[in-house]
Amino acid sequence: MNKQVLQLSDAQRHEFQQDGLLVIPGFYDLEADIVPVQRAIHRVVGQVMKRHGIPDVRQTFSSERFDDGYQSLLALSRTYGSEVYDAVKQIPAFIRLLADFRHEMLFTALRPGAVPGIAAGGYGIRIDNPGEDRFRAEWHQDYPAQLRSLDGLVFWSPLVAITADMGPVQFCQGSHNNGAVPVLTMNSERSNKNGAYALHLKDEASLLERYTKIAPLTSPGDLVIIDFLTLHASGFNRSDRSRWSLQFRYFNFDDPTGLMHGWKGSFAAGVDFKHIHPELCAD
Ligand SMILES: O=C(O)CCC(=O)C(=O)O
Repeated sequence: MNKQVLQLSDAQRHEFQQDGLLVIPGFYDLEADIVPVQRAIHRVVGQVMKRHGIPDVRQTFSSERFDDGYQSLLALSRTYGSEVYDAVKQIPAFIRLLADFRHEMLFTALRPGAVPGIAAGGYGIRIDNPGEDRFRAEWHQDYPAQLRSLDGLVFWSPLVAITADMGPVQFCQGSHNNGAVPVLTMNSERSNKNGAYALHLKDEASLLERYTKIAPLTSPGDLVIIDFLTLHASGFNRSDRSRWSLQFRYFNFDDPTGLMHGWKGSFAAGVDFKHIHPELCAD
């Protein structure tokens, strides 16, 4: 979207308020915003190859195949995949986009009067690899995982064209309207997961039944804005390509809950959610 014409219509604001979710097709400028991130990922994959003495025989960069070589790295060693995962969060073009003023403007358009902040540790590039179900985000709200403020927003955007077999993110339409859901923090079924990933919604099955689920198929340049209280989960990637996506999280310094706890971060910031919100811990 052209930087001069960033405006949300009344219909878009209404849709977000109603659904806790808003898809804005073609929000980012592909050449200016997205391709630089893809190009840098291509280079970082090359650096991981270099570090491990793997010959780089890839073709030159193209936006459609920016992750060339990544599947081969994964096949050689899962650890190489994790190195890429951690490294790509440090790409300057990605960090530039994180702090882009359009995110601040969207935040204040959707939360009039808010004082926007970037949730430290709340940004990243997800790589959902085919068949790796154990790294999926199970049904959750972002607030317990992030804290900072109850009225935060996730700006989610794909780096690849999302197809149904890639397991698009699923959302419970309108679920944010019921506020923060109590969670179980100890969960034997998720004993292989840590921190926020181990949280389990109380009465999950009956809660999820209440809502219509949607799983928008989006393309590079599209933006999905998610309320911190909207229930959502990763899909199951059954394709042969990794599902790459950007996540930027913003919060509101003027939110009463954030003001109460001092905009604390959650698990990733070393904070025990139970100490901040004992009333939301069902166990
Ligand atoms: O991209 C996904 O699979 C999940 C994303 C998510 O849960 C989030 O951004 O909060």
